[in-house]
Amino acid sequence: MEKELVQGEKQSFNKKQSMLVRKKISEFKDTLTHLIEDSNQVYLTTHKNMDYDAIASLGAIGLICRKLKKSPYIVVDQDEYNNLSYDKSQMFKKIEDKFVVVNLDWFNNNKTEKSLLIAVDVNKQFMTPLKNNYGDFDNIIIIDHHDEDSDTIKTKNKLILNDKSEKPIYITSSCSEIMYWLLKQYKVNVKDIDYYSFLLLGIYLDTNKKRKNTFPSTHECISELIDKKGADENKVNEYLSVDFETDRKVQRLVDETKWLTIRYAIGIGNEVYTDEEIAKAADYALKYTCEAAIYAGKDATGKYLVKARSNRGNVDIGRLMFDLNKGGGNRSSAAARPIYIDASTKEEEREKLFKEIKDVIYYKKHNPRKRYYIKRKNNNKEDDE
Ligand SMILES: [Mn+2]
Repeated sequence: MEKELVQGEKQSFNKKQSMLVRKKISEFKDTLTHLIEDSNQVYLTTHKNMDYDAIASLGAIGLICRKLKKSPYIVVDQDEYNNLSYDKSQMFKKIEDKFVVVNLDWFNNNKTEKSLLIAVDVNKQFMTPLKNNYGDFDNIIIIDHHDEDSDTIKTKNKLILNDKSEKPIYITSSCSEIMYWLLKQYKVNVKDIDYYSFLLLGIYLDTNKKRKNTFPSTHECISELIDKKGADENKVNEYLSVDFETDRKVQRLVDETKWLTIRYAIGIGNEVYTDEEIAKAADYALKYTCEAAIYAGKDATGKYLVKARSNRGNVDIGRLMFDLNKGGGNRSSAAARPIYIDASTKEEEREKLFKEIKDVIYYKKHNPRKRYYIKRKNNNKEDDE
């Protein structure tokens, strides 16, 4: 009897979450339409180190701009763009025939009046290729699923679905999920199924193939993408497959795991890594019984990259990464800014970093962050309504 009641509650919560998320997204449509139609030029951007979620979201927002009869520019970091992996450059090839890809120099030489910037899958100023050019836009729109903080681009036009309350409702798995619901609102007739496959890819990336960070709205979105829109799950899995050498390297990092109580898996590697490799190690470690996984390794410049993942969002890893080095993210996925550790030996470096991570976990080190708490209060207010 009691069990049935709990189940009933859960069912109504599930229905409610999906419905309310879609309602919130549909309410943003007017702002988006108005600002796009009212601008002379639309620029799109996302975070540096573009991942599948970022590229898929660019594709989708581009389609919405086209539906509103605008041809947008995508602003990228030229170096990064020249060195994209094969998979990502293939994705870009697809979206490029509808949009124009430009770099920061081009943007600076071709600025126009009444321009609009739409940033997807990102909200921090320092994370896009735009450096300090935000003042050049008349309007800025942010569509994202990461926490806000004092580095968030200043604008009143934002759709950030990342509810941090105890029973989160206004929350999504990925930017791709938000973009799918928006495309649906706009009734965009997408002839090329690849756009839907890319969105599914973005969702699978950010949920580690539905293993974490999924919500009722996410499941609904995935099923619509596959069953109604024909997104190709096999193709998506191919994109997500890893090569043997990378996987071994990721596993060597996982082998460095040390445990801090039974809640935290922490691993600091000895090789040079990419962001993605460290993120993969952290994602992998979540399969063990733990609340959070924090992994680190050096990048090509000798600074430590630190990535954190959490299993059920019980550990505020966004807070941990902020305290560690002004990073951020959301309740399931976060990262610190690259950290330089000063020590005489490699072993000492790793020990120092381990201690710093331990200190933020035990609250021995923390940075003041006003906006963070203000945001929490606002969220609670929304819940009461
Ligand atoms: Mn994302």
